[in-house]
Amino acid sequence: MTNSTSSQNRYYLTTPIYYVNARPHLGHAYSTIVCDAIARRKRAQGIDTWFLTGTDEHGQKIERSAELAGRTPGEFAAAISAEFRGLWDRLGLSYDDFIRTTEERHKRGVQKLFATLRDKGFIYKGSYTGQYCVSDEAYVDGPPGTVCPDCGRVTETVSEENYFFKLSAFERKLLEFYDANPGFMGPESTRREVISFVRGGLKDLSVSRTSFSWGIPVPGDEKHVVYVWLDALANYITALGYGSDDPKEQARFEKFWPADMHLIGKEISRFHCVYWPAFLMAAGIPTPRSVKANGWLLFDQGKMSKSKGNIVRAETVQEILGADALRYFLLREIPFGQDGSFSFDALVQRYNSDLANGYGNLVSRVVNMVHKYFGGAVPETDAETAAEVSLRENAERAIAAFGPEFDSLNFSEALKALWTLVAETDGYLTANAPWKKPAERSEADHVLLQARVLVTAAEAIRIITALVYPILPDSAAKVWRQLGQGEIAEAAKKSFLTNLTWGGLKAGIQFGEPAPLFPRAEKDAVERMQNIEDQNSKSVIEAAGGSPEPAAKAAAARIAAAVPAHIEAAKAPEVHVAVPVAAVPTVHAPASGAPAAVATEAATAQEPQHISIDDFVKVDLRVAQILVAERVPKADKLLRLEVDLGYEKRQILAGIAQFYEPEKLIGRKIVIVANLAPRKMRGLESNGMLLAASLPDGAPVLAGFLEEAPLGARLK
Ligand code: ME8
Repeated sequence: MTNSTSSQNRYYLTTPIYYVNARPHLGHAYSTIVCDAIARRKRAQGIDTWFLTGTDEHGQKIERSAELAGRTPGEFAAAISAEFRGLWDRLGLSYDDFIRTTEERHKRGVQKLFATLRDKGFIYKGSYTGQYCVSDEAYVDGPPGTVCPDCGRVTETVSEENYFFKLSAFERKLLEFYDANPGFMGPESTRREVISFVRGGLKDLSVSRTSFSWGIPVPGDEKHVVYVWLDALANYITALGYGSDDPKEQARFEKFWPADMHLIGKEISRFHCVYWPAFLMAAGIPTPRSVKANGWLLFDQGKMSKSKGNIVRAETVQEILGADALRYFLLREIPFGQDGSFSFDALVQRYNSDLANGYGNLVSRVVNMVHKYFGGAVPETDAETAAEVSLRENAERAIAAFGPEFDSLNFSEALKALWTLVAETDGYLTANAPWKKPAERSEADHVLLQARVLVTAAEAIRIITALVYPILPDSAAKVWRQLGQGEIAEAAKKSFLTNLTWGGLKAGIQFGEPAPLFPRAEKDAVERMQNIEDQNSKSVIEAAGGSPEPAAKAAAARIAAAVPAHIEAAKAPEVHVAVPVAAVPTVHAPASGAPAAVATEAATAQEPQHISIDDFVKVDLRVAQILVAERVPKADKLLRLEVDLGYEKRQILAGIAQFYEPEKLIGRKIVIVANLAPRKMRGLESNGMLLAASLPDGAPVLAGFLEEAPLGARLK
């Protein structure tokens, strides 16, 4: 994968701006760490670099999350945005600017962009009736009940007067643009997907909403708010100063735009590779030079995500192994652009083998020996022997390989090349054993050998450290001091990577004190990290009045991911954990497998099986209202229901068609098992199960309420 570079000596790169509906997890940290590493390398090459990150704070999804937490959207967004920024600071990420889409500078820029598009005739008024996925803030083609192709949730029907962007006018232009700029999108899978999406035909895009107000008002027609993706994508220019009257800001925009790279997760390629360049082309603004997509970090078999609840927090890894260990693992273990699994076991293994026993141990041996044999001062050396020539050539090979691999975003390959040099330097030390004087070697010869071997090994370490600095900034800074090189940040400012050649370690330099770099992780490290994650989930779930038992872990994690502790946990959105049918002893699914809880027996003669309260709380029973009920073609027992839980709408299939007329069910309040694993039947997804009593003849009687029960209320 190539990363097209800019001709000027400046580089602008961005992360996605993260939604503030939930707290940051390792997936967000991954993209931000990748950008941080790139930004550090560019700066160390003497390139004037601007690294932007921030938070995406408008839209229906955030408005609803805030409502659930009992906060105004503004308060809610500010709290979670601060969590992202605070975490990036604690991880030492070197962003130059952090934009929040609720800032005035952004609002001004978005309104200018919208007005420009309208003035140029690319925005017109029309009406939209169709499906919308609130979770992805995306329009979806299909009839009511269509499931979002990206996240699998049931879409909502939207019928609004909207402004439209003439996306259809850009179909050919975009295809020509991709053709003329082969390095624009990567990896190849993303490129293919985007091109086939555009070839499939582009429809005009609705770019305003009127059914809610948490957004940037359309200039001159304030009952509309700007579509959240147009709002969000514009951050890349508003943060630089687009739309500002301040000459200084305008100059920054002129200097850094177009962006050299938007780094994103692969699921948002369409927005960045289709909509964004089209908006910019229409507005007469240059398009970004490249959009590169990272793959997904997987955990417990699925994409790590707040809605699944299968998250790990970067803080946990930082606390036990340090931020550098996390950075190294993410960049070494996952070939960029591909999905990669995260596990504590793999992390600890990689940490011990490559960092504690590898690089860390090598540095400690060499620095200690220079202190022991030469009082910490770099000695003069005599001529190279074949062994030194070979190590020098290996180092030169590593220098030659590392840069191009890193700059093509092949971080894993770049690190492999460097760790080959770690192993070779280790081997060179062992082969020459400067700590052992054979009887036949004179004292003077031995000192010469010690000097030659230690200086050569230390020089290899200097090269490794300079190259690895963007990935291990804290550890590289420590090693740099130990090698008597001063502050690495200062060296980076003086573009020390541009001229990295063998032989920079000069005689007479005084080494710093040896200091531990990567203490070996003991066996319990995995357990300790797991405990921290469990504790974190538990504290939030207990505050929410739930069960802290392990089976509720995913649920707890989801709550923890969704709402910061200081935003009342009790009001956190409730959880939907996939509970196998067998784990729900009081509810029977009919033999057909249709997830309607129409019990087929009124009572059984079996011994009652007791379950604990902890088992019971695993079942998430909720009040819901039926919005849509219709028969499923060619399935005489099944009804397709769309139900409203207050906090979300979803589709459920129920095996009650022989007993209930669909029209009579509309508006009825029912009870559903909300955390049943989704199932597909007749090509339709069922997300939950409704509860009914079962009469002896098998007829169901739907559970309901005599008093008013609010939607989404939990039954316990
Ligand atoms: O999509 N693996 O925000 P978001 C790898 N606001 N990367 C992951 C990940 C995972 N499991 N989970 C998250 C949005 N990410 C919009 C973006 S940009 C103008 C607007 C990373 O909070 C990855 O970079 O859902 C992904 O694209 C981003 O976080 C999504 O963050």
